[in-house]
Amino acid sequence: MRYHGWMPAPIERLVEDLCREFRRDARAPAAAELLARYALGNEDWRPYSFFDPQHYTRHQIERNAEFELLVLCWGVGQASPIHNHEGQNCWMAVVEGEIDELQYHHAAGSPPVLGRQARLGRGEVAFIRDEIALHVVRSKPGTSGVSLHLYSKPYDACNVYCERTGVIARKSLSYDSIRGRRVETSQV
Ligand code: 2CO
Ligand code: FE2
Repeated sequence: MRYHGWMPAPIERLVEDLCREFRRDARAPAAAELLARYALGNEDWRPYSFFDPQHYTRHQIERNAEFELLVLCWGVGQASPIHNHEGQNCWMAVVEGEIDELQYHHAAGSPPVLGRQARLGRGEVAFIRDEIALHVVRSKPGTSGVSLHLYSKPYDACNVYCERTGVIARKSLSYDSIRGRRVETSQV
């Protein structure tokens, strides 16, 4: 097939497809399928991604009123804290390596309790919201990995839960890059 004129990059196509999907239905029932298809067939997320030896990195691809799309890079031994998702929907698709999701349940005043654990490979998609569980996300121990995250709606801070006591703190969510431009002041 010959292409004439300008063709959007696959990741731009994904953003357009997600915009259309969220306009059609705010719950975006096709989002998981769109993410899975993109994750299996494409690598143009690479220029948006870099690792940091200190912490997992967060790279904003798109943010609008309905959703946010991020690339997250998980270095060896890097993990999120136990956290919630601010009442929003969260999809996670693996684009490189293997990613572990550890779900936790929390009752006020007690430590979080570990629930379901899953290991996801390239093209697999997880979905979570607060009614389902809290979670920890990390790369498979001893390896690094990269995942694509879709949040609807976007949010700027979340709860983090002390594993030992269950005490809740607020964490603001910063970016290491925004649309391919490095942000200098990040501290995930
Ligand atoms: N929610 C975490 C973050 O955006 C990543 S774990 O996947 O939802 O930093
Ligand atoms: Fe999360």
